[in-house]
Amino acid sequence: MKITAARLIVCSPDRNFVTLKIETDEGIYGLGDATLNGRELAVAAYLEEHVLPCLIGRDPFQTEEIWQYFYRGAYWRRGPVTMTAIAAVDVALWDIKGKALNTPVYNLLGGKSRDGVMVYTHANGADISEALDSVQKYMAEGYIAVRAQAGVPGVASSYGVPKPGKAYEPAERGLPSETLWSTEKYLNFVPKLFEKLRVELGDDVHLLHDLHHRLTPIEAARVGKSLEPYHLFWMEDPCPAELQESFELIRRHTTTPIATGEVFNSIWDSHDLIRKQLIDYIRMTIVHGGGITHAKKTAEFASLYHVRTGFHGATDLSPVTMAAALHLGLSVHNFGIQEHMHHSPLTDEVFPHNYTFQAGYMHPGDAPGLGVDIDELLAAKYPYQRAYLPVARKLDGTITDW
Ligand code: KDG
Ligand code: MG
Repeated sequence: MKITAARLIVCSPDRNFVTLKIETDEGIYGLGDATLNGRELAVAAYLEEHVLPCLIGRDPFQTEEIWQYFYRGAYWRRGPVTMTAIAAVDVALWDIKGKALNTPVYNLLGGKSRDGVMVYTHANGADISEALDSVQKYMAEGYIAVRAQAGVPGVASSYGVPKPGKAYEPAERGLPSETLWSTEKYLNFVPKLFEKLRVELGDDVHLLHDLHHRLTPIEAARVGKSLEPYHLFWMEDPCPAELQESFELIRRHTTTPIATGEVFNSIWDSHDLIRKQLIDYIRMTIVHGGGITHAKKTAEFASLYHVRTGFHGATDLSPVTMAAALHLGLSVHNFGIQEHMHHSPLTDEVFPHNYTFQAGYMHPGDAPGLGVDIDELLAAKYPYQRAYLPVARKLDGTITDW
């Protein structure tokens, strides 16, 4: 089998997605997600100008060789743009392989290690009582794990809380909006949120919380310690992770489990975190972390150190990535949990998919390949629109981590 064509579909059905379609001489095609939130066209240009011309004529079954060709062959390694481009190619090739062999991708990754993939979704509210209602709503839908975020009093447009009447979507069209942040107000507030949730919801539901890289290690340690009575499933991204040794300080002070890595793009970003057992869940996502080939290696490395997977699954990861994550999640032994933030109905229509949700668990379906398609005619009606993630400032105007 040979690759005959490779092209991009850039569309914006409620939000931007960059999708790679690779075609073969046997009429089989595969899809890969190449979406890098707020920097979409950088990956599109990288693929179009530097990667896709080199794909034509290659055998799509050679996923390892092609991965190494684009990683080592570029000379310039790692980085979100490069690794997202490589991921798009890699995932599309796994899709082709599955279709050609008439089997779902999970069968090519070791088969099923479990019956379903436990997922968590996002509950949020402008205040504690709205956040409680939101968690209860998702529990009523069957979720057994829910991430809870609430507006921090005195902090306008807190992270994770939607504008009134809208679903939460971090990226906004136009130029970047600005949000405010106060560590002091957050530190005093967050234990009250989880105290209320545990009192009202009991001990069984898994509760998760995202600190979104905003704290210093000692501040994060305080949060972890203050939340111990409410036994979170995890606290996520407690502080920026470029300095991996920061996590040693957090670990010294708290038993609250730690998840990090949604902005990572290679195993080397988490190498020390995993090797020193400084985290419990690795969140590097398939689309930004070099695809299924590299995510599987990262998961297997993590399995040696009691670290489980907890892959990123926000709306900026297309249904193609969601499906890929579910295939990998079904198969790797050290799966932990998968994030599931609902796409809009329009996005779901543009990307028809086989994955399903039932009673807290998702399944990728048994269709050959990934089990996701793209309706190109519909996609063409929603062209790319410039959009950005917000920029955050402290109350005194200093730029801080969003
Ligand atoms: O593109 C950024 C979002 O995906 C991110 O802010 C969402 O933190 C996030 C999460 O945990 O889903
Ligand atoms: Mg996060």
